[in-house]
Amino acid sequence: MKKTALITGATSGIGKACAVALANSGYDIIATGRREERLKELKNELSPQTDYTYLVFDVRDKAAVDAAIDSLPKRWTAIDVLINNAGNAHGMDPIHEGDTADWDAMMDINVKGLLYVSKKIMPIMIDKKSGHIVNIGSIAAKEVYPNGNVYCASKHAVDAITKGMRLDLTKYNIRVTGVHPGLVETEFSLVRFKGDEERAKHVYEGFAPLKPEDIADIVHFAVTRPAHVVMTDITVLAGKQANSNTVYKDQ
Ligand code: NDP
Ligand code: 8X3
Repeated sequence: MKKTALITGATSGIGKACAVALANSGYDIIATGRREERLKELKNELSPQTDYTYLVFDVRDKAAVDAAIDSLPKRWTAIDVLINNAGNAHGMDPIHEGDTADWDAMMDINVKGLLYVSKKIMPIMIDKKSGHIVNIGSIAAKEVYPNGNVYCASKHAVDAITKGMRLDLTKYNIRVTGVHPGLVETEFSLVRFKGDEERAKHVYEGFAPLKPEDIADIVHFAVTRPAHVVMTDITVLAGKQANSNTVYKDQ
């Protein structure tokens, strides 16, 4: 019996790699994001035997989240796997110089957006008495680094929500996994530094950062464990990264 995965933030980076990995492993894919062109193009990259559909919404907009998920034809509603991946950092400033619009974006997208999407999907899984939710946290969910303040707070919240989900949902046969990557080369830093390509590129120079496919491998491994196994919490760093603030770069 084929399974269906809904992946938020599938237009780029980790979410897109998860869509490709799960499609290649036979999952039908519901991809979501705001950039519709990319969601259309993704169909061409997925294996031909996989059924694919997409939903365009901003996770901050609860009404849009509800309407999009309600619009799914019945064939798509039996969602087995939810990957809560949509998110970004916005800015990287000392807390007293932080831009409140950036703070709003990170709390609204990374925390409230994840909750809005989950609120729609959890009842489906509870009805079926099965499901798997993977929340993409970060090493920033486990540690706080200089100028990471509110981004780290948003990801600590994701970690707490992940633990809370597991406590409340395990009795319904719903597995919950937190995946916490270190530095992964995606559009993440371009967004964080508001389009400053040089600054974004510098983050990943002088060492081999994680690739989105490395994280997708881990997500794929977690969701394909037998039903009696749950991977609860996976932290993964680049080989030359010792913690959130220590990377050994080539001289
Ligand atoms: P990218 O910028 O490459 O991808 C972010 C994705 O999130 C895009 O698909 C984007 O889609 C989506 N997204 C962002 N804001 C919204 C929104 N308001 N509504 C809907 N979708 C949104 O970054 P990554 O792939 O690196 O990030 C994915 C996740 O991984 C994030 O939660 C991030 O915090 C986390 N992470 C990243 C790490 C890294 O080093 N890169 C390390 C640890 C965790 P669109 O713009 O089309 O809406
Ligand atoms: C993204 C990785 O180190 O910038 O969550 O927080 S980091």
